[in-house]
Amino acid sequence: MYTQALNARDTTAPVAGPEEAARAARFQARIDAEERIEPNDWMPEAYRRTLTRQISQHAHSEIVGMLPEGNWITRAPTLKRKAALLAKVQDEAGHGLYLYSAAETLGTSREELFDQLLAGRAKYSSIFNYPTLTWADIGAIGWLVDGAAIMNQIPLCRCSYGPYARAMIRVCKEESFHQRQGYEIMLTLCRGTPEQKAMAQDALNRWWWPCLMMFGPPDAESQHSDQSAKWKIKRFSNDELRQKFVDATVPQGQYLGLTFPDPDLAYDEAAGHWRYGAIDWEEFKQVLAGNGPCNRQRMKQRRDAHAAGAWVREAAMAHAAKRARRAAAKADALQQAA
Ligand code: BYC
Repeated sequence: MYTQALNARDTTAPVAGPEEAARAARFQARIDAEERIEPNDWMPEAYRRTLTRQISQHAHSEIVGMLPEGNWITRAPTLKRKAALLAKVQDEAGHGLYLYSAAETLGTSREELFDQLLAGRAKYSSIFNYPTLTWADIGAIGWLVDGAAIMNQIPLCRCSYGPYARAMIRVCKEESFHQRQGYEIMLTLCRGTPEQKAMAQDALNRWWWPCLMMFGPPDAESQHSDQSAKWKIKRFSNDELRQKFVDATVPQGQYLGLTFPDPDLAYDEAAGHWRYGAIDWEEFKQVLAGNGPCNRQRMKQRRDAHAAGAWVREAAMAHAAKRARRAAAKADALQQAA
C-alpha cells in the first residue's frame, strides 16, 4: 500500500553497508548544522519518501480544500465577498501547484501523485471532509482552518528540504491574509443581527473540534514525528502546535463574543495555557478511513474535475510540442544559414 511504502520506518529497506552509513552520518550532520538539503544532494531514501508523502498530502489538501469554499462562490452575500473568496480559492490552487512542483523535485511525477489521490491511495487533510452549510462556514474556515494551517506551516518555512521551505514562505503570507478575511467575516456576523451571530456560533460549534484534529494524532500515536523531528522536517510536535493554536485562538473567539463548544476549556494560570477537553479520536480515524461526512463527495468531485480537464491537459501538451518543433526547426535553419 502507498502509505506503507512511504512509511519512514520501512523495515524492508536494505541494511546499510559502512559506506552508506557514513553517507547517512554526513547527511545527518548537515541537517544538525541547519544546512538546507537541495534536490540534487544525496539523501536517504526514507527522507525522500517521507517528504514526498508529506508534501504531496499537503498539495492534495490545498486542491481538495478548494471544494468546500468553492461551494459558496456563487452564493457569497456581496460582490466584495465574492471577489475575496474567488481570490482565496485561486490562491489555494496556486499553493497546490507550488507544492506539487516541490514534490516533483524528489523524483515522483505530478501525474503519479494525482493518480495516488484519485485512486484513494493518498491522504489529504481530514478537515476538508466536513460540509460548508452556511455562509458563516466560510468565515470559520478562514479564521480557524487557515489559522491552524498557518500555525503548522510557519515552522515548515524552516524545514530542512529547501524547495518545501521556500514554497512555504509565500504560502504562509497568503494564508495570513486568508485568516484575516475569515475573521473579518466572523466579526461582521457577530456584530450583526441575532440570527447572524447564531450562524457564527453554529459554525464555530461544528468546526472547532475538526480543526484541533488537523494537527494530527496525539504525539504518543504519531508514527512519523520522531524521525521527522530528527530530520528537521517537523520543528514542533502535533500536540505542541495544537496547544499553540488553542492559546492563540481562544482570545480571538472571546473577542467575537462566541462560546467554544468545550465545557472543559479553562485557562491554566500556572502553565500559561488554555487547557481543552478530550478530542474524539474515533471520529478522526473514521474520517481518515473514508467515512467522514463528505469523503465520497470530495473524491467524486476531484475525479470528475480531473476527467473534465483532460482536454486542457492534451491541448497544453500539443501546444508545448508544437513550440518545441518550431524552436528546433528555427535552430536548424540558423545552423544551415551559418
Ligand atoms: N488529516 O505520524 P503522523 C490548507 C495522517 S491545507 C489526514 O503525525 P506526520 C488549506 C498522517 O499523514 C493544509 N491525515 O504524520 C487549504 C499519517 O498517515 P500516513 C494541510 C492525517 O506526517 C485550503 C498518519 O496520520 N496542511 O492549509 O508526521 C483551504 C499519522 O500521523 C492528518 C498540511 O498538509 C490529518 N489532519 O504529521 C484552507 C501540512 N494528520 O501518511 C486551508 C503539512 C495526520 O502515514 N503536513 N494524518 O498514511 C504536516 O505538517 C504533517 O504531515 C501532519 C501529520 C502534521 C499533518
